[in-house]
Amino acid sequence: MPANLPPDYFEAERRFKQAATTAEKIAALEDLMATVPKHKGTDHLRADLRRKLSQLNKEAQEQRRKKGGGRDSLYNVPREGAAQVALAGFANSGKSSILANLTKAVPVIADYPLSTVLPCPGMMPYEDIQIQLIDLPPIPNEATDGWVSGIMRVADALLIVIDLAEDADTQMELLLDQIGKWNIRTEKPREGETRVLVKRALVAANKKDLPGAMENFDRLRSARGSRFPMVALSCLKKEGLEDLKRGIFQLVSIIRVYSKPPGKDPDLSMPYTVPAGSTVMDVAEKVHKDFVTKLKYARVWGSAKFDGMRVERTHVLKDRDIIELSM
Ligand SMILES: Nc1nc2c(ncn2[C@@H]2O[C@H](COP(=O)(O)OP(=O)(O)OP(=O)(O)O)[C@@H](O)[C@H]2O)c(=O)[nH]1
Ligand SMILES: [Mg+2]
Repeated sequence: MPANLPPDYFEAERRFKQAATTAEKIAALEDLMATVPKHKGTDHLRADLRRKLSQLNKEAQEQRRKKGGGRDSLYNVPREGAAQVALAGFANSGKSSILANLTKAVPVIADYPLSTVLPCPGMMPYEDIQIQLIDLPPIPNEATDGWVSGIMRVADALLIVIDLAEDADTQMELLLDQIGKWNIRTEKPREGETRVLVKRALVAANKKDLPGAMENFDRLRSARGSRFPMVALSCLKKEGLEDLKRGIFQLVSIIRVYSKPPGKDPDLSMPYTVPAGSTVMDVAEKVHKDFVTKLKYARVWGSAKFDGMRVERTHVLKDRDIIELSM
């Protein structure tokens, strides 16, 4: 064991040793590797870790080839819908209640902590699209943090669930601290930070029905409202749920684009969903791969100067644009 390894190393090593699934092991090992300083004294260690990583990647590939089955599949949530959002919060904050209110999923909801022990996905309808929410056990918890952080890493965004029965700003600080330990940040990485994943986050402050809850929320908003979008809600009274849905849609930052063949009506029942900022070509590629080489022209209704205007393939689309593509 080379000398002078930072304390982060031992923390990351502990997580690596606890990791249960292959995906979790890969995530933990990548974190671990990021903590090892690069100098002669760590050459062997780094080579050893790289070998382990390549072995794990092979295992993961093998598992994907076999598809399904095994322990891993319990903790893997296949991506569905236009975007995937993971719920992060302390025990009893109301994560499962939010899932139950926004989707058709039926998670365990209980007044004892740690009622959720497995990931529970649900589809949230929003106008004409669906966004996948994943309810998770509370953090931190040694028994589940490995795969929970793994799910957060791959999700498109985080819904941070705050319990307005307790001091909101302190919870926020502790939660950000916790996910920061997994190299997940909600803001730009600091100078020199490598391997940091940046996730957009929305704060869902739950239980606004309780006495003093709104004052608590106002304090949180004045402390952090400029950095995070926030919604106060009550699952109990079913208040603020529509605001939360809209907030989640804005959080994932996707746009809907409807395509129409030349001379025909657009299919308004099924939008293509692409990240905000996407161009005509990005959507054309999704409609048909042949458009990559064969797109003759595109017309756009919505974001163009006038309806049906011919636009360049680099034209940036807006939510609800209609686009006519021609080969
Ligand atoms: N007063 C009030 N209680 C709520 C509200 N939402 C949830 N609760 C209660 O809070 C408790 C915890 O709710 P859950 O949805 O199970 O919380 P959780 O975050 O999923 O809990 P864990 O899975 O253990 O982390 C339950 O007793 C709920 O009935 C709310 O808006 N107001
Ligand atoms: Mg729960």
